[in-house]
Order: sequence, then C-alpha cells, then structure tokens
Amino acid sequence: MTNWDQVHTDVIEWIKEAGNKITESFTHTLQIQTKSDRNDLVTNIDKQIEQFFIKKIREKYPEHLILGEEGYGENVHNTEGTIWIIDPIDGTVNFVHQQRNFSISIGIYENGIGKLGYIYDVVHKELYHVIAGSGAYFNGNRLPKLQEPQLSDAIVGINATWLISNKHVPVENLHKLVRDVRSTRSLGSAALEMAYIATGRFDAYIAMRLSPWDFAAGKMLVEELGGSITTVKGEPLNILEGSTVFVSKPGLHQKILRDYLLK
Ligand code: 2AM
Ligand code: CA
Ligand code: CA
Ligand code: CA
Repeated sequence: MTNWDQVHTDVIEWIKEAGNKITESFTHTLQIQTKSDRNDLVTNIDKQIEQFFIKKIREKYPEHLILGEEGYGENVHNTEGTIWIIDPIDGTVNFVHQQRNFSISIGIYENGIGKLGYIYDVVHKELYHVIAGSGAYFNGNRLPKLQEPQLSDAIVGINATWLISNKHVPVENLHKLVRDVRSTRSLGSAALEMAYIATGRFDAYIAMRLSPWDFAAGKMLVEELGGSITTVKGEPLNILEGSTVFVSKPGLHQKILRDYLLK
C-alpha cells in the first residue's frame, strides 16, 4: 500500500530542490538541442532534472513506473500500477529565452486514476497541487471551486499558431472565438496555463498538440475544482496518449464546444 502522505511530502521536497537546481543553472551556459523541429527545444537541464526525479523515485518507490518527457523513465504501455508522469521543464522555450514562465509538472496515477498532481512555477515560486478528491491548493492555500464565467468576460489561452492553421478546428471558428471573448493570452507552458485556470487567471485553454506529461497534473487540478478537460472535440483524454486539449471552467466548456469547436 502506498503511503500517499509520505509521497506528497517527498514530492514537495524534491520539487523545491529541482527548482533550486534550475534557478542555479541560469548563470551557466546551456546546451541546447532541437527535437521534432527547430522550435522544439531541449536542454541539458531538462535532461538533468528528469534524471534527478527518476533517481529519487527509484530509490524510494522502486515498484513505481515513470513516464518522463525526456525518455529516461520506462516504456509505459498501460495504466496498471502507480505511474509518475513527469515534465521536468514545461515551457523550455521560455526557460531558454525568458528564464521565467516555465514549470515542473508531475502527475501521479494509480491504475489510471489520478491521485496527486503538482505544477511548480519555479521562478515565481508558485506551487499548485492537488490531492484528488481532497482539494486543490495554491501555495498551500485551498482553492475555491471554479465559477461559471460569461464568454464575453473570458480570458482564453491559445497559441497564435493554431489560428493560422491546424488540423482539428476550422480557423474561422477560432477567429470568431477570439473576437467573442475578452482577450487571449499565450503563456507557453501548457501546465501553467492549466494551473492559471485553477486560480482564475485564465478561463479556458486550447492546445492542438500536447503529450501526457503536459496535462497529467493539470487535468487533475482543473477537474478537482469542477472544471472540464477534453480533446477539442469533447472526447475524454487518454492519460498515456498525446492529443488536442481543451480545458475550461464549468459551463463555458459546453458553450465553447457547442458554438465554436464542434461547429
Ligand atoms: P515543452 O516546453 O515541455 O516542450 C508550448 O510550446 C507548450 O506546448 C509547452 O507546454 C510545450 O512543452 C508544449 N509542447 C508539446 N509538444 C510540443 C512540441 N512538439 N513543440 C513545442 N512545444 C510542445
Ligand atoms: Ca519538450
Ligand atoms: Ca511540456
Ligand atoms: Ca518539457
């Protein structure tokens, strides 16, 4: 049996330690490589931080499985057992170019069910965490349930790239959405954009290409507070597969799906 209180204590300690390692790296020269295209970056620090978590987890919880973006964990094929889904740096482009607006994201699932989730904004020292079924927290303070906003008052997170072209939603529909809401933002860290919904800084977030480590923690966080997360077609997310992602406060989710994304 997993002692979840102990896991929580450990993650908080490890995430803060990892955060310090990342901020210390700011004064050193980064080794930057590209992945799927020239704008998809990875650095030695992304790799070091993933390896740091994997070492800690394997020492303390050897029976647990780890799915990490940089590939130092296991090849996880099904949801059986306890799986840690880790993005060591979510928002690597921001990490490289801005030294801010990136996060560490960790979601822990047991037999496919979310148990614990963490999103840590390293530079602002803002920690979002969720104990599924027992509350979501911002820097240790319990977050209230999300309220339904008016579409015309909504701040929507979306990357401008998807308004130029995407394979999933007609761009005209997205253009209309942009006109109908109060404003759009693009933060560049999917996990943080979901955390921003939890604190009410954003009302919705749309992304056309995310991976499990981008949304594993954010999904739990938003759902705990009564928000919804699906694909842009309204389908449930598979925690082990990449997909489009649409996250929103209650009420607004159905409205944006019906009037814009499924139109
Ligand atoms: P990353 O920084 O961990 O790669 C904005 O680019 C957001 O989309 C970030 O959260 C980024 O995560 C994520 N993302 C997912 N797939 C990506 C890809 N192929 N290229 C760039 N960013 C990607
Ligand atoms: Ca990446
Ligand atoms: Ca990511
Ligand atoms: Ca990453």
